[in-house]
Amino acid sequence: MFKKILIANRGEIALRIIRACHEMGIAAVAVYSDVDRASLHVRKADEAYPIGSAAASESYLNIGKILDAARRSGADAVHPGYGFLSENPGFALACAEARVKFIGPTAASMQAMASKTRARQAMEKAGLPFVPGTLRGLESLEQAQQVAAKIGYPLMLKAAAGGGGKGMRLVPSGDELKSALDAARSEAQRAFGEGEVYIEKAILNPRHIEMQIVADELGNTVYLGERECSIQRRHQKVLEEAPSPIVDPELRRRMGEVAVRAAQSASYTNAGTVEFLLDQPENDRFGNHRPRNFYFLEMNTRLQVEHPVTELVTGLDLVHLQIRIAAGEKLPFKQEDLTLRGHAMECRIYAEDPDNHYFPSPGKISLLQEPSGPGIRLDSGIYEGWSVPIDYDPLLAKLIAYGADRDQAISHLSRALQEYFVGGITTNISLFQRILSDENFRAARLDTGFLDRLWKQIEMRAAERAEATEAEVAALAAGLFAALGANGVTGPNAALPASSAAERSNWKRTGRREALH
Ligand code: MV4
Repeated sequence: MFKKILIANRGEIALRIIRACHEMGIAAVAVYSDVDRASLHVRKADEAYPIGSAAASESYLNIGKILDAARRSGADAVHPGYGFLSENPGFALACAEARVKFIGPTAASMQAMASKTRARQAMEKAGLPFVPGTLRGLESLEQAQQVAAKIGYPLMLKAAAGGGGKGMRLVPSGDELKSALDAARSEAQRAFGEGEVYIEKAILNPRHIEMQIVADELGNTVYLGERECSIQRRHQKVLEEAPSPIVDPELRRRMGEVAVRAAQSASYTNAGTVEFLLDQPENDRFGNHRPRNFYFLEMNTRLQVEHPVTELVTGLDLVHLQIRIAAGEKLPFKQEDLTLRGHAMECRIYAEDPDNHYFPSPGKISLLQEPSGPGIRLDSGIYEGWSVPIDYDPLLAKLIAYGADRDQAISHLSRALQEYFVGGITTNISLFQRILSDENFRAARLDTGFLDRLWKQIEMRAAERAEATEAEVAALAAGLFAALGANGVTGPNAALPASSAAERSNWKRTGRREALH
């Protein structure tokens, strides 16, 4: 087993990994940029090394500096966390060269999944389901038109080097194909230095469900169940749960087996996640019927942000497992040993303002009241008096609830959200109360459009309230003018009649009031 692990990350995930190290009797080494000198991960680690200025390219993305810290500390392994260098094959190779074990898959496995077209080819070769479309990059507009004629509109253009929604275009009809293809190509070229673009049939109102897998280095691969991740905003996940309310044991087994075979096709080792799209039954976006099809979308070759919900329903510790696997140990269980129990739900607490276009809200945390108690796990990277830097992802903490069933998990979560207070900065905590009290959410009628629809509803209600208030002020003013005028007050406005605009508002107000209640 390793004696010392360097954590090439920051924030809540660095803490999460430090805790696992300490539970396993392993020393934990932190690295930090200039703005993270006072961060919690630095305080909780056994040693910490500065690696440069705030810009990630100068610190958390700088392979040379991180491996230099590994050498100086004598660490025998590196955990990359998520984001930053976690899916960078060059980093995995550099670790091998520096004789530090990279806790994750091999560079070759990462590369096999990094190209979406390569991954689709591997799925086809293995006879596994993927979204219908092309297996290779498009060569011409004519070829794109031919494929489009076969699979039909709407369709998706996707960058082979993309993922997580980057370099993606929905093409509603043939009229838009040429312009969308040109745009997708140049966007991909700009973003990834590679313009390869391919076609997928568009799945409308899908549910986003992903399957966790773990594979040891001796050839054993198992699936640990799915996570429902349909509640997203601009491809940023907001709330995740396990198990998915619409996946039954039979569908779970089928998806799990596909995920295992997808991983095996890339000789995958360590923890990974296979993403699927589930289509909704037609004409019934909210139908809770069993969906007809699921399709491989992409594979994430890292530990994911939302891994705790899987830990709570499986009783496993994914970071412990990752470390054991990287140390060459055999998986301590078989597929048939695993059972899911209860229900878990995670809220991603961000330093951003949901009422102001989700703008980041960095600054000093002046007051912090963190929830705890029955059914609550809080993976947090903050403390009172700490300043949230503007330089990185604004994820502050993950509030995770566990209950015997979905309703119980929701009630723990809702209670914990009431306890949670972060002063000095704006967070998205209030957004979760709105989600949890939504009737469609309660009934688990979810799809990837859920949050946008909820948001439109909230905005509409806010606009109605603002209008109602405006109308009340106008009506009050009109009444006042009328009263003052009757009393013979003179002045520049004395002769004004009760404003006709205010009268109109008054009409509107009455109407709105009825609509509101
Ligand atoms: C799709 C799709 C519909 N059809 N592909 C968005 C993130 C990236 N991982 C893939 N995404 C999608 N790919 C086809 N062929 C719809 C989405 C999508 C989506 C997927 C998961 C979660 C939220 C989403 C929101 C909008 C679109």
